[in-house]
Parts: sequence; C-alpha cells; structure tokens
Amino acid sequence: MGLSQEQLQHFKEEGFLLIRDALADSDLDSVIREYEEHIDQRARELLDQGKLSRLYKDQSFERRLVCICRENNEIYSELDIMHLRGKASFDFLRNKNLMKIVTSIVGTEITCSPVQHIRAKLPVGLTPEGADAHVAPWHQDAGVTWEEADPYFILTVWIPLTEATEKNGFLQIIPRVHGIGLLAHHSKAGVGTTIIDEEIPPQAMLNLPMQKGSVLLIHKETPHRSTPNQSDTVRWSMDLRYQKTGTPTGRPFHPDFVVYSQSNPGSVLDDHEQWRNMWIQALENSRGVQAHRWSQKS
Ligand SMILES: O=C(O)CCC(=O)C(=O)O
Ligand SMILES: [Fe+2]
Repeated sequence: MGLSQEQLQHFKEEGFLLIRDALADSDLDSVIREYEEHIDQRARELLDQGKLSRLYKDQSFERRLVCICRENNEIYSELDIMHLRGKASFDFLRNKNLMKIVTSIVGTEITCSPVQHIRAKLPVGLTPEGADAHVAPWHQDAGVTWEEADPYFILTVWIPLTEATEKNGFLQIIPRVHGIGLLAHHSKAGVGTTIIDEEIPPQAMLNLPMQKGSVLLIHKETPHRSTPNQSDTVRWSMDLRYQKTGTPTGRPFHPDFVVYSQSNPGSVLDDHEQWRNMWIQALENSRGVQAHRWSQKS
C-alpha cells in the first residue's frame, strides 16, 4: 500500500515520517543473508591466514561481526553497499513494498541516488583508526551533495536491519524546520560534515528508536544525527535516496540509475552485473574527488 493522505501530510509538515511495519522479514532477510554469507566467508579466510582464533559461527547477525572485529577488523571497510555490491542488496533497491512508499512521495519516475549505504555500526572503539563514518554529527542530507542537486527534492529512506536504540546508536532529528534551505556546514576533522554550531536550529530534537520492519523517511533539509554505539552488538541499517528521474544527484562521479518508471518500464536497471561494474569503474575513476562540498575548517 502507498502512503495515506495523513502520512503524506505528516511528512510535509514535520519533514519526516516513521512508518512502522512497512517491511516484512521476507523483504529484508535476503540482504541480511548476503551479509552473513560474506562475513562467514571472510571469517574462514582470516582463520586460514591465522588472523582469527575462531569462526564465531554460533553468534547472531548482530553479534558475530563484533566478535570478529575485536580480533581483526579488516572486514569492516568491505561492508558498505558500494564495496560489497551484492545482488540481494541491489535487488532491494527496487523492492516492491519500498517502491510503494517511495512513489507516494517522489512520483512514478524514480532514480536511485548513489548516496546509499549499508551501515554496520560497531561498538565504540572497535572501528579501524578509531573514527566511525557511521556516527553522523548534526547535518542535513542536502549538505552532503554537490550544489547541482540543491534545487531538487531528494528523499532519504532509512531502514534498520536490526533494532536501533539509544544504546546502539539511533537517529535523532529536528522536525518541522525543513523549508529553511541549506544551512552552512563544514567538514570537522575526526567528526565529518556537520552544521556549523551557530546554525544548528534551536528547536527540540526527537529521538527515533526503530524496530526491524520500520522505515523512516527524511526530508533533505531536516537536520539529523546518529549517536555512538554503546552496546556490544552491531547496529545494522540501510540508508537510500530516491529522486525524480532527470534531476542531478549531487554525486555525478558515482552511478545513479532508473529504479522505477511508469512511462518507460524498460529503462529500469535490473541487471546486477551492470550495476556492480558501474560502481567498480566509478570508484576507480573518482579517487581523490571531494564528495562533500565543504572543505575542512577546523
Ligand atoms: O545511519 C546513521 O547512523 C546515520 C545516517 C544518516 O545520516 C542518513 O542516513 O542520512
Ligand atoms: Fe544523513
């Protein structure tokens, strides 16, 4: 089912919409399985290379990566969507239940932005180099693209694969301030792209704990951040972005593609191999490109 008038109104007024039970396990489990299989295969390789003492096979999806990374964290950097580039993850980008939601807001001609992530947020202190790209400081998603995308609407869809709580690093947002345009951000060393202190809106923030199956829609001008993971499990999530076909993504050096089209269904990219190759080439050709527009100030 698409969104109700009430839900659309909520998104319009609040700059976000949390939809509980939007997805079933059957929508998400193939992605989870893909990640479990990769982690299993890599754990075997690390064991063979003498870099891991045991496989931790009895551990859950939320826990196994933590056990492995405590001994050796080289798997961690391979896990984001553009690095693993798995078929189940690619197929999920045009998942039917997801598309019903996205068409309600974006319309029936939809491009999938390359600003897309699968995040295995590890407990504090376990990530390579001690910094964590998955702990996001206050920002608007409008602030992490190039200027070319500024005039256009882009929908962020945030999807937990396991529960997201205050303890393991959930999202916090400042609702009802979208419409203010793009706030000044800067790139802060060791923190990432963030709204400058003086521009952080004074309005109250909202905590958004979420269960597997829920979907969060965020307007690109809605400020949000995510908290560090203080638990002993992984906070697994996906964040995807969709926009009207023909509008620039703000990441011209990374691959976008048509994910839904009523007028020209044949234009939808459903060839996993092609998507995979597009990412491989783009990552190769875009080395050194500054993905965010803000340069480092402090
Ligand atoms: O998943 C997180 O912790 C941060 C996500 C975020 O900022 C986003 O999805 O736009
Ligand atoms: Fe964000």
